[in-house]
Amino acid sequence: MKMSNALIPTLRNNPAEADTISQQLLIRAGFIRKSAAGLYHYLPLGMRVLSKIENIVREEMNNFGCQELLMPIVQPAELWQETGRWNAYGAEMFKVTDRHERQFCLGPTHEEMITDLVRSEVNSYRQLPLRLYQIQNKYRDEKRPRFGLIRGREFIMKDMYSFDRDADGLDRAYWDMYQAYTNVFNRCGLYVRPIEADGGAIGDSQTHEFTALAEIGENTVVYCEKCGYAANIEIAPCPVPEVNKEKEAQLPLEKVYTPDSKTIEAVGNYLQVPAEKCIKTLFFQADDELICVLVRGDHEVNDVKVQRVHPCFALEMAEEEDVVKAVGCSFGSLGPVGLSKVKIYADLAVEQMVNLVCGANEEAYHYINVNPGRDFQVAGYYDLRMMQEGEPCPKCGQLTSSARGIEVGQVFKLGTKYSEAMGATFLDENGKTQIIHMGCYGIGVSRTMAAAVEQHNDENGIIWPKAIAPYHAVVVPVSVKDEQQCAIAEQIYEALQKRGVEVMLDDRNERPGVKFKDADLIGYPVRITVGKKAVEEQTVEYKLRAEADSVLVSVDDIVEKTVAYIFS
Ligand code: 9G3
Repeated sequence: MKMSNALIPTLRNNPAEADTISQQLLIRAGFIRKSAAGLYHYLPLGMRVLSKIENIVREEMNNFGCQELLMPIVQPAELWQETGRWNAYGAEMFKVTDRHERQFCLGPTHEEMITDLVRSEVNSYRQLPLRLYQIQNKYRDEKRPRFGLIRGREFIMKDMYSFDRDADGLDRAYWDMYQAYTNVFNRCGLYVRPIEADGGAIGDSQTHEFTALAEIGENTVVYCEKCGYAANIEIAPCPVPEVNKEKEAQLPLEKVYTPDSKTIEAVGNYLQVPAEKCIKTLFFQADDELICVLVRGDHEVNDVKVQRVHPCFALEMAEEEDVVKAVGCSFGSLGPVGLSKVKIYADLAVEQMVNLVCGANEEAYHYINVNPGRDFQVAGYYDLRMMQEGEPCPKCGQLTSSARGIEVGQVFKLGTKYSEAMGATFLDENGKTQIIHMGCYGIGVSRTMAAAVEQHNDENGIIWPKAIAPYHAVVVPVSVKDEQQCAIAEQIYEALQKRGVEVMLDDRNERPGVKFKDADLIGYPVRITVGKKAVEEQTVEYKLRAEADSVLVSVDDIVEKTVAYIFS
């Protein structure tokens, strides 16, 4: 390909809308352009990277016996009504109405669609196991699209669905995909950790998230250097607080006036008590029920753990006016004492507290010397808090570390959740009807492209891993006016193409500095510069994007050297 014909609109300075390095570089290097919030054009370079990632995914899926198909993006509402999910995602689901006023959604995922297909086409044990996947645009109307391709409203996903006769078959599919994903991300040059994650509120279906370590990652990973434990912090179990033997004597409950004290810090300062002697009283809207959760003042509530204890479709922090209506008091003076109409859950640490401080459910008043069990009852004590940095590993006790990461893949045991709801069954050897066991497995293909840039960049631009680079090499004639330089550059360009190297020729009439900056920004793995030395000494400059310095190589050797590096 020649730069003079290519649509690669590179930019010198940072686009205003870029809120992370990968979005900034992919826009500046001419890989993507934003159309609207969360909606992007993949320009030719971006398309080439996408295709490489998709082909690596295809190879690994096919290696594990998966068959590729393609389902409609436009999905009939009826299927989602069968599984009860049509209204479960609120505004996040893109809904459309056709000319006959029939309702559809733009597919955010395809469990309902694939199960509808399989229930029509599969009816015998002989047809199992079956693994079907597609690579297709998905649509989710994110409230806050951000980080470019990382959280878009339209994105490219590979979604695979496995169908087995029993739980053992599903387990085989699950761990096959675990291996396939490990291969995919290794081949794409991404540092990805599989971490234990939340199997969703319904049931405890097993799931792992493949998380690309990156500063801007929205997921927090808790991991243990010693035993290899790694989990999304949302599910990392917190240590049960040891029962403090020398419990101080319970003092009588007392209501105190606490002006201008609406936060744990303010109350702590005013009453001169530490945060761990206070409790946070939080209210959640669990579907249409208001519930209350108590955690110690120095801890954070973990709503994924709350949702496991109180299964519901939607769990949100309650609106203040709903709390005021229910409790008669606004945020800042809330507490469990005397709270009768609302179900109260408390974190395990609260159970051990003595003479604690909490809101009195009266503006500007708090209680001191509150004692769980004596002054308030709870529906139950559970692990409801977020693990903190440096807490002991749940598996081996070693102190854990944490890192941020981008979820680029997920493997997920569904069991019979969809097959039961939609009647996807098969006849076994004895003619007995059995329910199919399903798994679902997603890779964010467009998100993987962005994650690769988050992990591989420097002050000059992108450093593409070879396997997903848009081109393997760029040949840069320093002066397009020098016919001999151009002739040598053309000759190397063609020789490389003949050897299967994907090579760009920067034949633009631009200053060398501009060409070098673009080559570094775009991130070709190899840059071959053809200058005066090529004419006078038959040597060219060979520079790897991933290394700082370059070497001089004879014109005769440059092709072999490049081929050896690219295909090694
Ligand atoms: C929706 C909307 C958003 C969603 C879903 C449904 C996430 C939804 C979970 C999954 C599970 C797996 C197959 C590939 C791997 C992940 N966000 N999920 O079901 F209607 Cl608007 O998508 N699906």
